[in-house]
Amino acid sequence: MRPRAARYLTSATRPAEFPAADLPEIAFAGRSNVGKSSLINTLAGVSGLARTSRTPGRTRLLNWFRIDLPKATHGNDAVYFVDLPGYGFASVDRSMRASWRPLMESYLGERSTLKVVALLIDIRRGVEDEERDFVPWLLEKRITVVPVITKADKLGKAKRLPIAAAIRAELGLPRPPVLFSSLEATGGDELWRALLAGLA
Ligand SMILES: Nc1nc2c(ncn2[C@@H]2O[C@H](COP(=O)(O)OP(=O)(O)OP(=O)(O)O)[C@@H](O)[C@H]2O)c(=O)[nH]1
Ligand SMILES: [Mg+2]
Repeated sequence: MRPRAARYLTSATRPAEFPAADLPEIAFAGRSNVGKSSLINTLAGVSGLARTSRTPGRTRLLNWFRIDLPKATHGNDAVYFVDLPGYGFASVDRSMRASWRPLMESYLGERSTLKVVALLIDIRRGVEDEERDFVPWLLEKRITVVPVITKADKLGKAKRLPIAAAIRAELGLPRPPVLFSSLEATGGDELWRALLAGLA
């Protein structure tokens, strides 16, 4: 699936800067450097839409992108993608780390149009403490979680499915994670289907 159009809308560092809640939202969360911005670019079919970097902790804001869907899905012909700041990167300065949690709690806890959170996990890192905390918190808030394993290209195909099953079991996820690679451009259609199903 390829959107009709994708464009950057705005960025925010605090709730007062969030844009009008006028379209359903799909947010992308995960550790710093897990591949959130690359995945957004791959799904949108626009390289350079979200900024990517080799330096972890690059995305420190919430960034909104308007994505026009090729055909209306559950009554929506467009959605926002929200690129969330990554967690868990030690060298990010202390004030940034202190502000991350309240900012995420106000976004994830109060955004009325938030429909789905895609939670990204690096295939070579697997589940760490942050995911063990974050997943129950999201599920308790009844947020639809679509788990995604990123950088699947870093392991041979035979090793991927067992890792996906282990991550699902460890986190008690309601569905198996989508195996995704921006490098190989694999997993995009399956991920699109899972995200759009969450708009229902
Ligand atoms: N091998 C491989 N590398 C990837 C893939 N996706 C992203 N990367 C690399 O991982 C690094 C981080 O990618 P980003 O998309 O910027 O990650 P991010 O999660 O947005 O990072 P922050 O904004 O810092 O939280 C870059 O060097 C990417 O080239 C992938 O599918 N496969
Ligand atoms: Mg990023």
